[in-house]
Amino acid sequence: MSAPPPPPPLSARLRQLCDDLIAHLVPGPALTMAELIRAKLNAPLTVTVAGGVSSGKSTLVNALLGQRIAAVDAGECTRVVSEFRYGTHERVEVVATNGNVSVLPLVRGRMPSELGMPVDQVAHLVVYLSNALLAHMAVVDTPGLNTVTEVNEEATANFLGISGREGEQTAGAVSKADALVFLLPLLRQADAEVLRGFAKLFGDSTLSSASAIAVLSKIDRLAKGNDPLAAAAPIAERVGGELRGVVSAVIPVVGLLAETAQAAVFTEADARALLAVAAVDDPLDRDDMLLTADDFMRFDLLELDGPSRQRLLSLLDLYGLRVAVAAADAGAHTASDFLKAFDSASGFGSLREVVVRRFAGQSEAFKAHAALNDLRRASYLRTDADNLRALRALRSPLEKLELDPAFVQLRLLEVANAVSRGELKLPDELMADVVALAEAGDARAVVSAAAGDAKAGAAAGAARWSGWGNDPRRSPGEARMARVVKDAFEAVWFELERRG
Ligand SMILES: Nc1nc2c(ncn2[C@@H]2O[C@H](COP(=O)(O)OP(=O)(O)O)[C@@H](O)[C@H]2O)c(=O)[nH]1
Ligand SMILES: [Mg+2]
Repeated sequence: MSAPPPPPPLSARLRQLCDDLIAHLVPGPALTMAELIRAKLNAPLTVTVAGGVSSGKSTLVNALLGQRIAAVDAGECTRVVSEFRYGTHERVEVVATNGNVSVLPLVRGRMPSELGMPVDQVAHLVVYLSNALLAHMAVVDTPGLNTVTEVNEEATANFLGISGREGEQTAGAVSKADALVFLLPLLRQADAEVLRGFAKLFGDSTLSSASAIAVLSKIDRLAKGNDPLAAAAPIAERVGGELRGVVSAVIPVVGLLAETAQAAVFTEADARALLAVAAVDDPLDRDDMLLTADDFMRFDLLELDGPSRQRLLSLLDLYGLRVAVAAADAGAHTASDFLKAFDSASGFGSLREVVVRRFAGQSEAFKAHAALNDLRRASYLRTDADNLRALRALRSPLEKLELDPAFVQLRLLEVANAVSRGELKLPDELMADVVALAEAGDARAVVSAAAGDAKAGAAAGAARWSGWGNDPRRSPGEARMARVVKDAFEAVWFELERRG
């Protein structure tokens, strides 16, 4: 007798559910929502960059994309959500709040400065680029939370699926962010408050420490002459402690240097200009020259015209200029020599690693998790009388899928999500399990990464969670989640046992 065929992968099962649902729906809000959910399952992972206004989001998006496309600073485009997607025919689609779509060309490879309609009538932009990264993921630039205008804030919140209006059940509530890169501003007293409010960000989303990281941005402004990566390290550690279980990493980055290093804007002429700056070789003169932007613009021992100085400042700022001068002293000469120095001084490598490798690696699970959540929400949609029966009929197959032993990774993501939303409070040891499980994607990797005997580790994990979960002080919800993690460890134990 042959073994039964392996179950279809999670996303295939969910796609099937969507198709079945769509076949049973008549036109209405539910159909729109179901079609959105299916389209999202078929689209690449969406990585959303969010954070305060002017925290450096667009700059970082450009660094990730390796091209200077997202509008930085002022301009209409900075006030709307922009999705960057793969497309060989490069263009900008302006999606209006009434559903109309108009198409604009890029202007010399950059975003147009005007959108052809009032910004408050724009729902979002979809920018199609033939960019290698976008073949694997969509990147979304948001105008920012805690912003000057409420419109921006609402646009961002809606996009993340964290709209303030509780229980809102509309087609628009389909969560769009599969993974989140959140920029934390320079850290001031307001910090503690920002961090405490952080869990709220996760609202109705399926985000968790598996799919969210925080970035300490613009750290060059914080360091005042010292090495910003070194200065930021203890802060990142402290913030990481406060956001444990909420995000999986806190990564300090000099976004501006990262953008200049990645985005193909730095030329041989810029390299020559930097050699002129480095030619000011008296240490005291250099300090005077690089004290403030004004000092750099006015320093009269420097043989470089005003526009070139301005350009270097806009590409590098003062810290970047110091990096460049040090690189020149060490023999950097060509543009490519300088770009290497910028890349390593920017700290961008760690961020790229998480986004490009780890997020992309769990892409299937993240997308399935979001679809499951959205379908569950759809099944409770009350505003579509004609489709009520078809929606109710969705609940039982959804439940079956949620309980399927093959899809333990999905339930682990649910547990991680409950932790990041602040709904599940855990003792330290169990918290460490959740964080590790979320990051690795499965219990096997966690157990074999830990020191000591893997089978004993799996048994201890199962015992830990069963002990906690069976305590009469646990709520039914807590007990259920404890069972999920216990089962995951147990499954690893059985597998190791079978292999002997
Ligand atoms: N010094 C410095 N400036 C930065 C950095 N990142 C961004 N900026 C500048 O900060 C301003 C706002 O950046 P932007 O990316 O538009 O922020 P957003 O509003 O969050 O999208 C721009 O002038 C950027 O050049 C950084 O790491 N260091
Ligand atoms: Mg921006």
